[in-house]
Amino acid sequence: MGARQGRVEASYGHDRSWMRWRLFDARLAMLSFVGLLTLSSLGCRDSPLRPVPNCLEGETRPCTVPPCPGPGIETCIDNEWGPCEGYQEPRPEMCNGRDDSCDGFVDNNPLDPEIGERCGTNTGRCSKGVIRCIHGELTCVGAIEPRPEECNGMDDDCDGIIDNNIPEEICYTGPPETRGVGICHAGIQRCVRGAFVCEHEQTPMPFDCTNGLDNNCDGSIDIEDDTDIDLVLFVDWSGSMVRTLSGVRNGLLRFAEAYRDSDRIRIATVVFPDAQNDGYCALLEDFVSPSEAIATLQSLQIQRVGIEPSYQCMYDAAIGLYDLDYRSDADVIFMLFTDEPNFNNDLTQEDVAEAMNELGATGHFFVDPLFQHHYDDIVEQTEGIMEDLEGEYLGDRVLSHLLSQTCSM
Ligand SMILES: [Ca+2]
Ligand SMILES: [Ca+2]
Ligand SMILES: [Ca+2]
Ligand SMILES: [Ca+2]
Repeated sequence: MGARQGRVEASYGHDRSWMRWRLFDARLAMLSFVGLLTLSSLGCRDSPLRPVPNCLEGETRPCTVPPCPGPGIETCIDNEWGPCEGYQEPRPEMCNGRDDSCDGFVDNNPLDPEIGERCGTNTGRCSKGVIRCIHGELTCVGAIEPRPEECNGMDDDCDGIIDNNIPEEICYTGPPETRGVGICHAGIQRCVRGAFVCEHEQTPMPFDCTNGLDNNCDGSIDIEDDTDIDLVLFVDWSGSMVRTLSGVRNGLLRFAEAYRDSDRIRIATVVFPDAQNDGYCALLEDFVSPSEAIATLQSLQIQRVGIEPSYQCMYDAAIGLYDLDYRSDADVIFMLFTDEPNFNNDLTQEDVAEAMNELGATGHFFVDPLFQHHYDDIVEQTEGIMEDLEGEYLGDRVLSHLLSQTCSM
């Protein structure tokens, strides 16, 4: 039993070391298989020790190729850096602020064909210059360039015309407070022979009481107001006066307007023919102030009835038939407007002149030249004045005649 047991044990011990071997052998085979499988799966079966690549496929980086400082770009192809592409090669130097020729100097001796050519214009005050390369730009050097036109007798903007293209402006050279007052008004500023001139303006004129205007532009019509005048108007408003009555009315109204505030001038109005008085004379209004006379003067319109008894009207006014309220210290002026001879009574010029002289009245007559000889003696004997009813605008002449009586200029 012991021997058999020993064999069994011996046999058994032999079997165990064989088993160990087999087991080791199987493990080795398994490891080899797994190792081969692993290496095969990594794809490195043929070159498992290849070196690390230079770059990753498609990667880029800047590059330079002397003498120019770049920059170009090189690209990774097949894990190697490819050629430097897009880098600057030396080029002809041009005027552009860059060192094209890569010699280390910017814009040295640039080759632009314009350089050295003349530039600009010799017109007007301009003169030509030469093109040079300045700070990377082709620049006209030494030229006198155009500038905005000024009023100086020179062609500043060099378009060939002296002192043109200057805006016209409103101007006024008088005292500012007189602008737009009376006769004063602004004008247009123009450049004339190198200097500004204010054309068409009107600045204050000297005081002038002969024209019914505010010549000195102080806001009131120029009048002298130191003469007392009782003015009696004798107005023929028959149909034949149709061309002249509006001028009479205009001159009288402007005079009344000028003396609107005066208490030294008074105006009475007699008209003929009068339809309500058998075609004779009628007192339209007794002496009133100029401002009060305005409404009556405006009512002087053509009537178509009656005759023109001009002597009678003046005679009646002189002898007091109308109860006119003459002032003893006033100059009395009889002012007649007619285009007819006297009609229909036995009075003579001497009769009328005598009555007027008795009163101290002077005859200032506006009469059609055809019939002035019917009134000459009255004018002469009363030391009056004869004027034509025809001629230059009657309104202006009536006004200036009246003003010549009220001002001493
Ligand atoms: Ca350059
Ligand atoms: Ca010009
Ligand atoms: Ca100029
Ligand atoms: Ca004035």
